[in-house]
Amino acid sequence: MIKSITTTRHISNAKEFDALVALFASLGFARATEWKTANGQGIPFEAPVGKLEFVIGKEPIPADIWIEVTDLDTIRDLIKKQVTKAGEIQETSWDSRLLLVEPAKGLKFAFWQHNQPKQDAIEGELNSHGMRFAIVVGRWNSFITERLLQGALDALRRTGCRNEDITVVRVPGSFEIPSQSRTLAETRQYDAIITLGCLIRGETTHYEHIATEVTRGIGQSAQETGVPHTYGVLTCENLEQALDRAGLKSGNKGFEAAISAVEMVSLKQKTGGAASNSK
Ligand code: DLZ
Repeated sequence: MIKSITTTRHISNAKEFDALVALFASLGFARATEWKTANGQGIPFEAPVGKLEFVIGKEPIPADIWIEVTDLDTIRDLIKKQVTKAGEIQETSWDSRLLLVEPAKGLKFAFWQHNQPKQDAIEGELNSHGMRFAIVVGRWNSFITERLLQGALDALRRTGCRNEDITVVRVPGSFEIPSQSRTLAETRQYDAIITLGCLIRGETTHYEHIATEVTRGIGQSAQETGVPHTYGVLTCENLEQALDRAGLKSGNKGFEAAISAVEMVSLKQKTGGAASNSK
């Protein structure tokens, strides 16, 4: 199975290396985990989509790294402050605009933007690198909720979230999830809140009331704080049903709640929602 694709460039001197790293950070690339050995250092940057393209024919290919952007004019302004060898934006024959930049000797980048981007529906991406999450988990029925928690953590790690960007908060039971979620959302330190709990009808007096209150409270916290909250609170008839939804037959609802959180944060970023405070 293919996992990722990386293009590497060797930079010959430390000054150029530092300038390149600063330039790409300033353009909004996400910095991934770097490495350092006795023989060298690598600082990777990530983009939401990676492609490897082979070309045939006479179409000129003036760079071997192509970066598609959504606002080429802003990119040009940022680049011009830092790079002397940046040309002017030019029209291409393929309905796009192109900016060629040579920030280090022999290292050519083509930044480009479609004149008429495809009008697809807007959807969130499933890359959680750089996003910060709080997971609020009820201790009641912990046999189930701990499985939901493992599912949620698995989803966040698989989508690229760093451990230090995940905060787990345990509360006594589902009833306490909304208020604690709201406290966390109001700190503006998290991009989304993932709520996990388990209510079992047979074991819960006033089951309907608690379930309604928990659901309403989580929704209200999301709407009033503007921070996405996702719902991983199981409302089950019995333990068997709860087990099925915590990883046995019907998937893991904690995993699903975490994936939904990643999607909602990405969607919020794409549709112009204000980000939470940076660290
Ligand atoms: C009290 C109670 C009961 C009976 N059942 C559950 C349950 O099935 N799932 C759950 O998450 N919590 C339950 N609780 C605890 C309440 O949610 C709450 O924590 C306590 O009433 C303390 O306020």
